[in-house]
Amino acid sequence: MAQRNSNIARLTAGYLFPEIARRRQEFSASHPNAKIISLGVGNTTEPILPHIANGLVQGAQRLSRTETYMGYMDEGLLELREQINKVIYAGQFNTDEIFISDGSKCDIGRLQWLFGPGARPVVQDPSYPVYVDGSVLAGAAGAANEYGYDGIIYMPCVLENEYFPDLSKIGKESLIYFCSPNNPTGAVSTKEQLKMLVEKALKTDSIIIFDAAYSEYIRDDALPKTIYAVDGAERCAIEVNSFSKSAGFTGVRLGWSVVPKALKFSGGESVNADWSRVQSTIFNGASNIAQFGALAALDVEGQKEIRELTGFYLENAGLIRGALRELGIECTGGDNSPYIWARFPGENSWQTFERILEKCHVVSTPGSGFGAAGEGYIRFSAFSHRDNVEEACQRLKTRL
Ligand code: PGU
Repeated sequence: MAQRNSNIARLTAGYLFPEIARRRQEFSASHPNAKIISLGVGNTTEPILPHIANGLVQGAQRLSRTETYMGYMDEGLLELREQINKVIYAGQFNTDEIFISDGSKCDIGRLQWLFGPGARPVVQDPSYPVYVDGSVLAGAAGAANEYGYDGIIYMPCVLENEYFPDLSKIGKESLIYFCSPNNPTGAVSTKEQLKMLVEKALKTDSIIIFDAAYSEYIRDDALPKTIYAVDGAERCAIEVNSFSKSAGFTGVRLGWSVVPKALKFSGGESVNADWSRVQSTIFNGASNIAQFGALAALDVEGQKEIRELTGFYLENAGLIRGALRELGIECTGGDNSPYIWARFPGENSWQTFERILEKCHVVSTPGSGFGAAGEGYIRFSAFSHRDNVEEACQRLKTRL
């Protein structure tokens, strides 16, 4: 028999969201009449709006005609890369610095091939589980310890530091995962804070993987939507983003990464050239239908629809936060992000998760699933139908 990858054996728990789904099912089996509402996984629920949906339809129809048929397109549509550059980055890049993909989670997994087992991962704690679990899979982490994994540096982001970490923990030649608007805390870093992060990365010869998956939720114009709003970021940062949470493409699958040519490894080699090599070796390009949907999402009408859809989820977030605050529960997030991060002192996160499920029949996400510093917190997702959010708020207010 072929041997198992020993890195997989090192993972301490199953992936967070399937574990939540398992507990939900277990509860449902023993309470068949309970109408369970999910404010758990960040999965979009509302239909794709008409203009963007029409882009997808047009994309599909192109494939049925000889003149417009397309097959493999490893690098992605040139027109789409041009539009991303123009609309999101004000023309800051060349099209060969933008890579189209099937989503940011997949890109994060593949980016880890660039750095391999020698990477020195640094994460915000709590953080989106893929940064840590993916690092373990890539062999860039050691054994599990009481806090997390050996070899991974955790930077706590808690109420006391207003969810922006102490950067002094970042050592030489680190690989820093950073997410803003943040999943799960909902905190958004200011330009000043990102400037500090970029300065630290440049000083320590580190590379940042900046996850901007929720950038379209930013309503405060003073807050940066991309790490490249900071000078020098093109020399130390890769950015990943996607249409999942902005246009409702969670099931369509379309994202991108920016890997500037100015970015070099410690030995001076081009990160862009290696990324191109990795992508062409283990990825065969994103769906061309999805790419036509993305093109529609980037024109004037599509941008209006993105604002409308993200606005809807932000209103949900406001309702959830309002209900929690009425109960005197301390919480953050929800104004420029679709997540509410709520503190429940006196019990651990899984206990709170179970209590909310049992009393309110509402599924949430336990903060400890995002890292040790998330213990004692619960994440509520705003991705749900409005009537479900209203009902969930009512139940939280009356039964918790
Ligand atoms: N980056 C962040 C920070 C995310 O929260 C998510 C989704 C992604 C990337 C994935 O984006 P794609 O472009 O669709 O690949 N987070 C959700 C879904 C759970 C999951 O495992 O991805 C969440 O509930 O945290």
